Amino acid sequence: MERQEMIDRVSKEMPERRWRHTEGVMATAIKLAERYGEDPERAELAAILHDVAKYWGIEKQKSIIVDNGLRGDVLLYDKELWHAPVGAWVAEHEYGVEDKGVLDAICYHTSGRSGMTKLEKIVWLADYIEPGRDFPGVDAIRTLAESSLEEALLAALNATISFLAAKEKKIYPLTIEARDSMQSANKGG
Ligand code: DGI
Ligand code: FE
Ligand code: FE
Repeated sequence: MERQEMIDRVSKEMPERRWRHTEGVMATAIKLAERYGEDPERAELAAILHDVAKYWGIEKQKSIIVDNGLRGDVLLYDKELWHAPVGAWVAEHEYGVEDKGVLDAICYHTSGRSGMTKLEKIVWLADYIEPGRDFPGVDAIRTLAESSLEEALLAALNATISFLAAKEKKIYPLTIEARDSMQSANKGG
């Protein structure tokens, strides 16, 4: 599918505000890809589609997970996590994306996972620091992202886990594994 056709279709799947977030993730993912030596077109493609399923009905998201045998363990955790594997499925089956690395970047854009690829790190971080995001600490992570993809990602994962714990939310195991994996990679141990 042509880039513009994809953009037209995806933007109709969400409210205006969320589409502006997606445009922010696209621009940020391109910048990070250029800075850290990843293919900007793959980063942009994952960014365009990352939240494609975010506004789909929760029952529809659940059936896509169950019927297609996607990561079923997410169903035991916050519904906010579901749109990521569903989005990867939609990207593959409704938008014809064949690049497994792009599909994984969409699939793991909310939780992350252990041993993330550079593309997965870029999309995860772009989602966190795009210009429309405005929460305490985001500027410090934007600054870190100028010098180290890995340090910025670790800081953002730590902040996400602290935020979820403070709200007394459950933390999805892959989110913890993503954080621990970055902790070991960056600091050892
Ligand atoms: O879809 P976005 O809002 O752009 O961002 P996202 O896909 O990172 O989703 C963020 C939401 O997901 C936010 O409400 C926090 C939640 N979330 C992320 N990781 C976890 C999580 N919620 C739980 N309970 N556990 C997690 O590990
Ligand atoms: Fe998302
Ligand atoms: Fe997002």
